[in-house]
Amino acid sequence: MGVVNVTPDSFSDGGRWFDTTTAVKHGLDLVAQGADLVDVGGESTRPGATRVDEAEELKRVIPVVRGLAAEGVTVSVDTMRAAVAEQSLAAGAALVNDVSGGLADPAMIPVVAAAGAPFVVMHWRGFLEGGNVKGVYTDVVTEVVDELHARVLAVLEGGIAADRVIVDPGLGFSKDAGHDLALLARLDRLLGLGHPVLVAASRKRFLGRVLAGPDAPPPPARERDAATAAVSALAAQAGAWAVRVHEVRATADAVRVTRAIEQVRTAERAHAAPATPSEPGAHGAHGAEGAR
Ligand code: PMM
Repeated sequence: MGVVNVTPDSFSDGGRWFDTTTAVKHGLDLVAQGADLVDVGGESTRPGATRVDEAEELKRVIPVVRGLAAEGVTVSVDTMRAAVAEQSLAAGAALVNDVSGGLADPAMIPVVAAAGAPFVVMHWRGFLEGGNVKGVYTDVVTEVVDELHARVLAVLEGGIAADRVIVDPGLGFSKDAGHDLALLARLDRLLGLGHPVLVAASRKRFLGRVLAGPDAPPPPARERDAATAAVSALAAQAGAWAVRVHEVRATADAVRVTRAIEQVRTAERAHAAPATPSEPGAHGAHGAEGAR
């Protein structure tokens, strides 16, 4: 999933794709680099960012969604507003990505349910003002999984079909570097929710923390793409459905290599499994099944 932020203030690419033509061209470039879908957002979700009003968000997002959809791109809209989701779906978006998991706007779930669109439910503890006071956990993995589970139930209750729900740990949202790393280390627990998992680590603060030297400051956001690609490979290996990234090429390559290695691993497992006596021609079939 490639990111097109049509915003003046997103933390890593704010202002770069702020007019419609540039934003559509950037989305097409991301597809050329290997993105299967493009996530278009018109509001920065950076901690402490002031909200844009709905009219402004619509003005930023809708022409870009329409332009990309018209070119055959699978578009996801990154919004917390039902009206923006609704109009984006009408303009050709295929999926709604709501960092609040339907909490910011009570009309969101009914709109997505009525459209039958896939819905990304991210782990979210509310808007952050005055510091990261909501980012307190005793067991971050268990709490995020439990809170996501509760949101999934609410979303299903609201009429969104189970096979339309994607979950996301919400890296960096009310979470520090240690929390983000703990969640990445236990993607299996998120997968245990039984829904596809989206991982959005791209250029985030925790990568800066990991890359900073003992006495050196974290590298700026745009110098975190190699680290992002490493997370993409690990997420793909762990079974993530998608990774949301600003720089697509490195991630597309990382995912391709991961998949190639996985295919060898699957084939080796299939080869190693003994054929059952009742199915003499089915050498390894059960092993292959088990590997999946
Ligand atoms: N993070 C950002 C924006 N949208 N959507 C999902 N599903 N998950 C995220 O973690 C997420 C998101 C903030 O990052 P950006 O400013 O780079 O877009």
